[in-house]
Amino acid sequence: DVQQEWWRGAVIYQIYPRSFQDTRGDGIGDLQGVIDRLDYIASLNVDAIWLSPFFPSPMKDFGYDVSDYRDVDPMFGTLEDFDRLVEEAHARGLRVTIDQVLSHTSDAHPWFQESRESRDNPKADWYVWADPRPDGAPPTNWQAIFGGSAWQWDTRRCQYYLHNFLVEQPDLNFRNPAVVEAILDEVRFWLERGVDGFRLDAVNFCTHGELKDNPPREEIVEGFIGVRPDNPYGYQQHIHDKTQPENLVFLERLRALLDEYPGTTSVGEVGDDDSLGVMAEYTQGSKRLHMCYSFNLLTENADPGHLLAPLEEMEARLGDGWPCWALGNHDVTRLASRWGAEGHAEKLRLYLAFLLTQRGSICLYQGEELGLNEAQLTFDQLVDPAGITFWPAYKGRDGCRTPMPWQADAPNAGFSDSAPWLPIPAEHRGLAVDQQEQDPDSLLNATRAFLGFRRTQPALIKGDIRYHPLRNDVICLERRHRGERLLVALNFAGEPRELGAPREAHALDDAPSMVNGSWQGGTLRLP
Ligand code: TEU
Repeated sequence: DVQQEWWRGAVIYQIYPRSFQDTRGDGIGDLQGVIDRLDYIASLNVDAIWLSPFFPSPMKDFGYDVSDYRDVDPMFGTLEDFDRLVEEAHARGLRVTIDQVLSHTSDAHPWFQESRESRDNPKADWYVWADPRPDGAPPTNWQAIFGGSAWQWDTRRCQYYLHNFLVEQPDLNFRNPAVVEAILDEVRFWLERGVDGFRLDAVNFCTHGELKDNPPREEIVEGFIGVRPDNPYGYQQHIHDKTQPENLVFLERLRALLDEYPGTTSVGEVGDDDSLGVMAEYTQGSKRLHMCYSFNLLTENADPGHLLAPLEEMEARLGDGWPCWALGNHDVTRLASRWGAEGHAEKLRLYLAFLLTQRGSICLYQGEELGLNEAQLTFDQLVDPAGITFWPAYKGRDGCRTPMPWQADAPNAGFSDSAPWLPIPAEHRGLAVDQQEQDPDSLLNATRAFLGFRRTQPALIKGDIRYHPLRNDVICLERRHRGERLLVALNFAGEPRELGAPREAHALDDAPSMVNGSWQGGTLRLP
């Protein structure tokens, strides 16, 4: 059972394969590159990897537009490479989770090609097709996250199809049982290949609602990607286009499939106004998802009160569900830049200690352990369609997707023999892995040490959590498991603060400096 529940409190390292390690000399990372770097990943003391999509794709959304769920894009390698990756990762004690983009396919997927052919072909209802309004306008006012109407006119069927993201990402129709069966078969394919779990992309988008207009909202809600004041998406309450109660039926089918493969897990990505509520709903009991991925700490605001609010609310509302926290990913500005910590290793240590002491599982995005800042790109250098659409107010997601700097002095920082698909910022060389390995005080080594320590502390992995009231910008939390109680103090003040620790408490001698003995915070063992 302990083995099967490995995911509870696990640390999952997110790999964006395009930007991890190139071995084929085309400037784009590949699966062999991931294999070559598995020793590095294992040295971080993480428990698992999450691979962003590597499936065949026209790459309009850099792999989140899948045209074949059962293969590897030649740019990334072959299925044999993937099998070796799983084998080699397992040999190092690392579990492998992969991204499944089930809500939509690429418009180049054979299912969509067939579906758009006519209104009466076998796959005619595999996507969400609808007639125009009498005036020819789209069936509803739904907006796409990447800009414009969520409906695209198709001249062959003389109908619109739904796409919550790019025009090239048509939404599958999960109200059609044949689609659910087909999708579950695609997922089974990877279970049979031995993966340990899935990150489920935009999973609350799978089932669409009644084709009715979304109501407006008074206040624009800013979020990720295209959810901005300059995108009408943010002006609507998304009550019909996503997060429908019927989606639970699909999630329960998916969970039943995963349960046929003991020890596998799922983490659902849920973007919603009430994402905490949906996370709780989606992870309740043991028949839905294992975990949901929280956007709440991916915020622009590093004020401790602002960070504490969703954490406390989550505790109050989660029931027996399970969260997965992250401070960064391939969709948001890099942590160091977002929270004003560029070049401030000690601030970054605090932020990572904050992340890694929360209750839940944790995703660490590649390069976070190095403290990489957001790359500043010019408009001409952009390739992310979201950035190109919303420039200059929103600069897109390329700045957090630049290649890993492995060696400060090697051509292309050791990432590739040829020019990388996105430029490597000059300042990333100083943060390269080879530089930080030599420095015992580097963020990389601090992260390794802290993750190694965390592994030895059941209270940090599966203990319950209690937050003390915020005082003097110090976040204080207690983790408790069986007889063990840990008090964690995280000082966000930027200057020393005194804290009246309980008299009986004593310091953890074995805790690395990331949490002990510095002004940023400490961990105490309580009786
Ligand atoms: O992102 C999902 C996503 O954009 C939404 O969760 C959105 O931010 C939110 O619902 C707004 O309210 C995933 C991937 O991480 C991203 O890279 C892809 O571009 C996207 O799905 C489409 O597949």
